[in-house]
Amino acid sequence: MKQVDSPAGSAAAGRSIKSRPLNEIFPAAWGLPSRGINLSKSALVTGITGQDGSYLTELLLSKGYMVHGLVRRSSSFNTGRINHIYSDPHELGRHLVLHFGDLTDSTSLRRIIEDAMPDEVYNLGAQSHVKVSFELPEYTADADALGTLRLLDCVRDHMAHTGRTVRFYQAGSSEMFGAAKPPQNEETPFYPRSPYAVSKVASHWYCVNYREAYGLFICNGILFNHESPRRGETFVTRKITRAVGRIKYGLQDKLYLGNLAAKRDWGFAGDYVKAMWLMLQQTEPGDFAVATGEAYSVREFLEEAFSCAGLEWEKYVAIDPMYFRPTEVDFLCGDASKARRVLNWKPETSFKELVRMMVESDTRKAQAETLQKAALAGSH
Ligand code: NAP
Ligand code: F7E
Repeated sequence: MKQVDSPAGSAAAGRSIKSRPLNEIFPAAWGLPSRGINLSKSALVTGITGQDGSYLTELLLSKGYMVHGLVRRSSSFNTGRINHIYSDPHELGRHLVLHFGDLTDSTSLRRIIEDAMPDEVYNLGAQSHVKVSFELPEYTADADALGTLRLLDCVRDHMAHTGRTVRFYQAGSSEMFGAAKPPQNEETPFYPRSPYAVSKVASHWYCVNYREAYGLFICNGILFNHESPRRGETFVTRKITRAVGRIKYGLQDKLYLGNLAAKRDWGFAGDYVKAMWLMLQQTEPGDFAVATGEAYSVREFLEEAFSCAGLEWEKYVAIDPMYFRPTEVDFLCGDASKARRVLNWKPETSFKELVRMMVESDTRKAQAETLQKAALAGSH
């Protein structure tokens, strides 16, 4: 990896590209298309900086794809999950190009589609926090529902004026089932219980409509909860495993949670992105529920996570009503038999393996945090 010039006198000087946040390196060059690369397929991923975007990009790169990612402007670094796979825009043969854009800004979407000319579009970008969607309902609808419509329309126009074919994956959610009884699958009627879920239902139907009206190859993935060490820290699983690591190292002594009775079908994000890719490789487009078929309560997740670290959760957990939702989704458990039959997909990571993977990762992070604190204290 060659060194590049860094801003004079900046703290970044002398560090390698891989260890530095992407925005710091070549912000203006993100949109430049890569030249002279002969790859089999190209993909555009919205939400590339999120949990799923990072795993999907790793998968696509491993399959030889040229990957274009839409990254939104942020005043702080938002590319931590993909720093390890990013390469300097001045290097020949790079396979990952980032573009500034936003799902609320159709001009940026149009420009990126025209520049990237993707064969496949994975629309993973969203305001994805259910509780936050009650506080930001209008923004959530703008990004999660209208954002999908904007992107679909750009793809439709691009196909019409270039004659190219573009396949489209929409990140639908089990939240769309909401109050519907488990097990839920592609035939289960939606009963959304949050502004987030309503927006995802709108996106689902926009996709169905564009598929039927214009014959586009569009797949709706209806994914049940999937987690990983890269999961955002305010989702309940990561909030728990992070607390376990920090409690183990004495960095935290209490964990405040909301409803412990809710049941979710939790899988591993690394397994689920394979299903997304498989959907777009079929001869016919369709909609697929992706799930493990097993559900556990938040309380059961707590028990499992704390016991991985030899701790009793009851000693540390307190309930704060602030984390309750105005309308809750009580019980999600998926039936992914269509995905198994048509895509030959099945989850490869068990609930216990997932919890252990997350606890171990967060324990290592807490250990690093402890060492860093000790080093700082020693230097003063
Ligand atoms: P995530 O970690 O919250 O990532 C969301 C991504 O969307 C981030 O890259 C975020 O950018 C980006 N984003 C947010 N608002 C945007 C906007 N206005 N324009 C462009 N990009 C925007 O979510 P995830 O867990 O990876 O989930 C991926 C997708 O699957 C989401 O659509 C989510 O709703 C859906 N989904 C997730 C699950 C699950 O259990 N994980 C289940 C079903 C469906 P920043 O990094 O800048 O914030
Ligand atoms: O909540 C309860 C909470 O925020 C799970 C998103 O990826 O999956 C995710 O949505 C459950 C809920 O995920 C806390 O009330 C208790 O019943 O981790 P979560 P979610 O709402 O299921 C779906 C499939 C998506 O599509 C979404 O994008 O846990 N809970 N105490 C809590 N939840 C949080 N966040 N924080 C708590 O303290």
